[in-house]
Amino acid sequence: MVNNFELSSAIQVVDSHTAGEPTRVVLDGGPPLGDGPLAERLQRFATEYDCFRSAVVNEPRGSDVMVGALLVEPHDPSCVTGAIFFNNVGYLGMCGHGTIGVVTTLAHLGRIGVGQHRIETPVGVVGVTLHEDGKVTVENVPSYRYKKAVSVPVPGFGSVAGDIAWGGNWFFLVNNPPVPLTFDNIEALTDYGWAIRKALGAGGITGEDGGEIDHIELSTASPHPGVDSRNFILCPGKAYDRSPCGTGTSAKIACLADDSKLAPGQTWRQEGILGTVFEGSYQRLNGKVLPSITGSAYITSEAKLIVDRGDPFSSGIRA
Ligand code: PYC
Repeated sequence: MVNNFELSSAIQVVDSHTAGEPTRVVLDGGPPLGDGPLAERLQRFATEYDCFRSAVVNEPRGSDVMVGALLVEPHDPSCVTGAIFFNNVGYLGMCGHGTIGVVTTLAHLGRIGVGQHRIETPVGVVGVTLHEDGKVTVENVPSYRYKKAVSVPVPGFGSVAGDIAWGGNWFFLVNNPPVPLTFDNIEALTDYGWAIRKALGAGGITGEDGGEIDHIELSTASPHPGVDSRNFILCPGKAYDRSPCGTGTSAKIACLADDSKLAPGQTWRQEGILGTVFEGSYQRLNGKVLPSITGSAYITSEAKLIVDRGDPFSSGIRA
């Protein structure tokens, strides 16, 4: 990584959480990524300005669970903004909870009102609706199952079978894992998910485009009436998603649609490990599905991040 960028001494952010999962929206003070498609700007961000990512989301200003969203001028003029999502170890193509956080932040700032808008991400444009009650629906990028029932030898756990699906990020989805999906099992679930992630890497098992499968999604039935499923999602940097995960719910819906277990327009209620719920549904689109995910975010702070050049951790603590 090249880190020759002089960090802005004042980075303007708004923090929120969506169903428990935090989003830090960067309004001002970001790196000069230029213009052009967002996928290209993400590459520039990663190769030339990674210190900015780390400064914003890693300790001491952030934490392993924090997801950042850098607002940029959209390439597509029909979009209200562009957003590049990042976390404690790298970058995300799309982020469902983060998009809900961005919409709630823009509404909080008076930049958008109730109604439909479009947001550009590095993996495509997503439609968003801000409802009267503050809920947000994200019409995600086209999602699909790439492979069904792929068996992976996982050291310590034997052979584990799961589906590989795209929901804006690559997921490996395992139903009914041996570790019960309860909050007091977070550590054991993390160990299990991490072992799967490493086994996928060791086996050279990737998404269709060779992309790394960096999200592991474990699912089981929910104990709550009216909720269809509970999940535990292990994110790329080993933090678990506090929300039911927008891109993970999209990947799940793609698998359900493929198995004819969910009809177009039917509502799927997906609970995360904290018990918070996203509602999802889908329409069919050219052999894929177009998922819509609805949830709520809450603003937690407006802040100016200070970068002191004499601070040994001015660009965050990272491996
Ligand atoms: O909601 O899509 C999501 C997401 C991805 C990683 C954390 N949250």
